[in-house]
Amino acid sequence: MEEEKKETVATEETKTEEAKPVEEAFVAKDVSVSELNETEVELEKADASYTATNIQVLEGLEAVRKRPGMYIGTTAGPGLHHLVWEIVDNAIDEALAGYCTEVHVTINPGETITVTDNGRGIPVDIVGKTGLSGVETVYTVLHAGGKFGEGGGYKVSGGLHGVGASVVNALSEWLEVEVHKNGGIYKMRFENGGHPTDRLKLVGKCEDTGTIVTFKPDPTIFVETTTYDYITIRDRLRQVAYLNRGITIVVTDARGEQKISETFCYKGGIKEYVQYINHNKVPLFEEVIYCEGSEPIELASGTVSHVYAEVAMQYNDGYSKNVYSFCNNVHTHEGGTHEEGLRLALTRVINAYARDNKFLKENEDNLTYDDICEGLTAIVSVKHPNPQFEGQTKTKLGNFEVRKILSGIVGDQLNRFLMENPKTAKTIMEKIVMAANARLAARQARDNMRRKGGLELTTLPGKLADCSSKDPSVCELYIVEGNSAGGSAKNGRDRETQAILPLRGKILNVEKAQAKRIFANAEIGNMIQAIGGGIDPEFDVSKIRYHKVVIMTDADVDGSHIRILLLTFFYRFMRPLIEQGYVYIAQPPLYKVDYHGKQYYCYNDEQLEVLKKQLNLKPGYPFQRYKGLGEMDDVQLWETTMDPKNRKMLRVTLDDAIAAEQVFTDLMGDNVEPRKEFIHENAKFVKNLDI
Ligand code: 0RA
Repeated sequence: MEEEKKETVATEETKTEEAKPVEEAFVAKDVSVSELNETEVELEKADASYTATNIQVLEGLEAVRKRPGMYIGTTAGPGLHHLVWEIVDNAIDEALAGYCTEVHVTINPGETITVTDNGRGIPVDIVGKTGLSGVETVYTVLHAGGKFGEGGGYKVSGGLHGVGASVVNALSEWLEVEVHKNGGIYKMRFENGGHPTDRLKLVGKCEDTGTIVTFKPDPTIFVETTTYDYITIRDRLRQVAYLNRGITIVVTDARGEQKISETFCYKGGIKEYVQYINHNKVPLFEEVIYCEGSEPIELASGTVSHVYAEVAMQYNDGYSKNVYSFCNNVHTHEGGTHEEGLRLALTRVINAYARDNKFLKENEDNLTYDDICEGLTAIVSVKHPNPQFEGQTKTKLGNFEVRKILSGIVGDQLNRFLMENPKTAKTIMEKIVMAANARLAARQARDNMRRKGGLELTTLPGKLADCSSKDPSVCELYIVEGNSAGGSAKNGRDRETQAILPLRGKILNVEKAQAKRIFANAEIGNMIQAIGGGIDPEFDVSKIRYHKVVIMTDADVDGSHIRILLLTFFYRFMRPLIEQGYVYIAQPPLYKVDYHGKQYYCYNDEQLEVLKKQLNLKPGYPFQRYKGLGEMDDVQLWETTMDPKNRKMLRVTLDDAIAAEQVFTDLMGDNVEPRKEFIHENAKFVKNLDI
């Protein structure tokens, strides 16, 4: 296949090199000289790596291959997908610069990825400092990509992802680039981690412009998996489309018998994103409040650039806060200065309006940010030429000037909105005042409970069979569905490190319940006491008594419902527990096969099939299908599900809080239809982690 392809390329090349217009475009030095000079100036200003010789280039790529984690975080599934984000970022940058309207991303058979854009095409001329073509420079010089795009629109180098296309090349078995530019089609191929097989070649004619990149991740680097997940790619690209209004993104999965393809384009950008997040909630008013603006800032180099910021907000009739922030299309999970700016403006403007219009009496305390955020869905999106990402997971925006920029933009424009829309303003104020009252009532309920000894950390629930160790880092809390399974778990466990809390029936549906009622629920109270870190907004993860909280439910519909309820509860009221990776889902086996006096356990259908083949079992050979935990005795439960040496557990992650939030409301909200779908898909936010 590959051989054939090269041959066609070669013939086309000989054919087209005679074609005059293209040839002229290629060598017309005076047309592109200014562009070239500009590039040179740019490169002189940039860092020393631009003086890289060929040897340095290869050393650079080799460094990436030696320590891929430094560049893409991990070589497991997320790292594999990171390669796609990296290439897509380049195309989005071209769109943000105003030259590209469409980006196509295709997962091809064989787990290769193609990203096509209709931008200007990566420069094909020789870059002064590297002596290489623009294409070769972008794909072999570390951090070269972004530096090219100076001028026009907002230059944004993709933040967290911005390690550059060369990193993708370094981590690919092969990578091919096709550039349509100046009437010509140019091609170049790299193999074995970025080694060019030849120089950039003119291979044909065309009338359009754009860039087509195809790559195959190197399986010797991505040893864990080289299989792409369509849903992950689809969800992320939909998000990118929301965050960059007007850009059309087409995602295709061409691996199956039937191609799947979805197109995302949102003229309303983050305004539509807010509506989408609220789509199965009840908005309190039609319009989405929208604020936007930009401010000049001076970069270290002395050049002046711009910070662009926009915020979209809408209230719904629920009680949860849904504020999501982004910088350069990167979801800043840990917040940062843009969220702080929003908080300052909201608190200032809402309190001033509430006092001026008598929603707050003189002797009453200010409304808190938590009050203001009840039922608020908001997206904050910032485009910054030099973002500083901080925090544990590098998802906290650190640029201090952004706080004031956001505070200013939102302060002015929200204030104007409230003045111009008194009816909507009244709706908002009443909602927030109600939240404040509920907060005071909840505080009272909590105080009462505390007085009764309910939230005291010293009293543990009677149903809890605690472990003897007091070292949280080795302690595990199993939350077990039903009293009978709870009994087996208590007998089978390792008493030193494993505590058991049986749960009776279903816990309260926390999405719909107000804070007040949640604290009155006995099962919830037991859990709060057992875990020991309190509850939002005072939840203190440093006080928790177990670093593994394991949800153990039956493998049936009720079991998965209880699991979702528990996850919702943790998500809403002990979020750091999930964020820090302390929540797990036990994986009891689904099947048991008795064969020649030995027991074999299988955790899914594939394993059962493999086992049948391995043992050479005849069709119809009997096996047991476990319907519930209760069907196992204490020894079996220990051996298959609780023994750290044998068990499999899934760690719950919140990679994408938005997707998770959506998933929770789909399940818990009033809208029934998406619920069924969800139960199917909910494995999405649990990542496989064998322990
Ligand atoms: C810098 C300058 C020019 C185009 C690009 C970068 C560019 C880069 C990428 C990466 C993926 N797709 C892209 N599309 C364009 C244009 C220079 C000129 O005007 O010729």
